[in-house]
Amino acid sequence: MNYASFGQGCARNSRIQVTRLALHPKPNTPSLLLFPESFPILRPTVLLWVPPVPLTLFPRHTFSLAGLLTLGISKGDVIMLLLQNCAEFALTFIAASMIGAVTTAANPLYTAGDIFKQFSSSKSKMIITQAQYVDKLRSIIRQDDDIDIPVVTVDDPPDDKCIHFSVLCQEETIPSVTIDPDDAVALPFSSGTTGLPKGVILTHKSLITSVAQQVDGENPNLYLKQDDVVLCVLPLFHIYSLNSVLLCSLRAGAAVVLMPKFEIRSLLEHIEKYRVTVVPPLVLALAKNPMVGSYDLSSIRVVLSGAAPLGKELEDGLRLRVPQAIFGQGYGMTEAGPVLSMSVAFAKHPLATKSGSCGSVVRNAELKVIDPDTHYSLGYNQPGEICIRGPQIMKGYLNDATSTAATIDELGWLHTGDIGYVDHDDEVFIVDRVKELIKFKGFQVPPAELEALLVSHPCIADAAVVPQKDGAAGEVPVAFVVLLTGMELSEEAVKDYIGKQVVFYKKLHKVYFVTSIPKSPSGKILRKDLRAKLPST
Ligand code: 4UW
Repeated sequence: MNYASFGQGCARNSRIQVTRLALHPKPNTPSLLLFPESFPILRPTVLLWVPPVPLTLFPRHTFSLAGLLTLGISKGDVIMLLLQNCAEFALTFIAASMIGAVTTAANPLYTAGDIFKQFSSSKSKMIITQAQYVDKLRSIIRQDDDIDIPVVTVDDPPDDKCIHFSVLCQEETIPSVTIDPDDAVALPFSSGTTGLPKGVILTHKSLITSVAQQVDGENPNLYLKQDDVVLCVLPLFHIYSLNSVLLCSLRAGAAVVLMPKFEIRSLLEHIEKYRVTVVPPLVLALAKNPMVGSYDLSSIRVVLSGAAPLGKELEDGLRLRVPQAIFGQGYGMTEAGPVLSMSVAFAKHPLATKSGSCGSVVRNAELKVIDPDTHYSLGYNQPGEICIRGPQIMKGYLNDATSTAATIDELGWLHTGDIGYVDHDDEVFIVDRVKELIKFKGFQVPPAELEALLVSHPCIADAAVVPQKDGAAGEVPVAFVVLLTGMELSEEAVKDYIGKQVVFYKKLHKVYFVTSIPKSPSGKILRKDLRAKLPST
């Protein structure tokens, strides 16, 4: 029997139909609840997104970001966002998309080197950031003096090379731009199944399809209501937050509470104050925190987990704290647009789901599980590589036809590098990963990046980085290192060397000194063999 595709015949999802494919909330729907303190320029509390006027801020401003055009941004240009979660992030993303520009968001905690790599690879024409990160951009500002890259800060510009965000806020009508569904709109960076981070081209069609697959239709898979208040504390530079939190909420007309960063007390205060109804799994960190008992969390109705496995122990802990909430997972991958499957426990007409399941494949997409060696489709309950096909997947990697061809095959299937199975209830379970990627609390740690840094050390001959299971972070990167003959180096020295060059979640947690790195005849690191050497917990 050939189970080539689970998507279209998915019995559990068959009641759910996509009926609309445009990303417009209902006119005059308050879509975005903003924190006054996170929006120093205009200090609104409610944002209305009313097409065709792009953005209307109450009570004071009609807002078009026409200044993007004045500063030379036009269709196809890339704008880099280096921001914590803030209203300006959301506004710029939407405003840029309306003029056909593309947004690439980077983690503001990245090192200057990482930022520069993303900036130059994406050929960004403008950077929007906060004053505190401008120092990391010095090399970009200096190198590109003659090509004049505007650096815009959402707070007070630290020097006269930077421009204040208010310059973008011009109340002018934006000339209409013809946008093709296949035009890029977002350019997140992901290492995919192998190698270094690459620009992932997500088109208007990708994101609109993905949002529709989640929140549209008679029986939305992710049922967000207009009176929902969704907590946006996961960073918007990650596709999970941008798509499933921000864009899905805007589409559904739910309010979004933006938090610049995770801080337990302030998170609890915001849940209580704004009567937050939908929270991400970050809140799991609260499961064990005694502070939780002092706050009213009775408003929470949905806990939406994704980007990394949800530990049973933490899930059980949080269930005790918020017994009234529905728990479930989504399964995403930047390249997949990003959502592959979503718990049908979140649907308008929900169905019971099993613990550990990542939900069922989203509508109007096909999912199959293949034998990683033979590429034949596998049947129910047989673990293999998960593949997805549909209009939501990426167009490809930016300027990287080889990696694109290695990820999307000639029949349009995107190979995830995840090992999982689909059970008889059409629920997807992820059991392993064949790709190199390490996930620290959902953040990507590409081993190739750390391996390149390790072998740049004058005492290191060869190195491999693999994930080690970790109770708090899910996985942490650990290194196997071969020293050059006669060289000596301590574990701490190796950790320090890497630690100084990477963002906090890419730091090495352990270094094992070995005499050689196991490799296949073609020179590929045999990561499975190395993982097998690690302690099991
Ligand atoms: N269980 C186990 C999971 C899971 C998982 C992902 O950084 P990326 O490229 O992308 C993401 C996106 C996650 C996401 C997006 C939208 C959404 O609604 C949602 O659920 C609520 C999740 O993480 O990393 C992709 C890789 O992360 C792992 C898996 O290996 C995947 O290929 N991963 N979700 N639920 N592992």
